[in-house]
Amino acid sequence: MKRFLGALLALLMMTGPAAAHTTLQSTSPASGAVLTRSPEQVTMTFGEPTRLTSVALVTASSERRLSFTPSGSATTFTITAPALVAGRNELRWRALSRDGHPVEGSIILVVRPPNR
Ligand SMILES: [Cu+2]
Repeated sequence: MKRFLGALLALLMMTGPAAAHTTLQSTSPASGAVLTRSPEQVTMTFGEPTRLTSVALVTASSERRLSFTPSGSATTFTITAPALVAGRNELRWRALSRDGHPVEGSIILVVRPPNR
């Protein structure tokens, strides 16, 4: 009985909210940043090794896929020359946690060119 309860507890710990999958810990520039021009790169850092599967740049007028490195499992990914547009840019990302769970989120970056 004790062994059964132990197994049950282990199962609950595996499937319950305690088995949190990875989260995006930080990005550079940080989500919510207001920039004067498109950054040379955007980096994304996860809490544990993660497989980033897609990043789409969604703006008021368009949507396109962005490439990133590395292509395999890592904690930090780099998007080089994302070519953000003036206004609101949403980087919609999808990834696979080490535990196999899909995770997703958005990074919002605003580009506001200085007045001339
Ligand atoms: Cu998970």
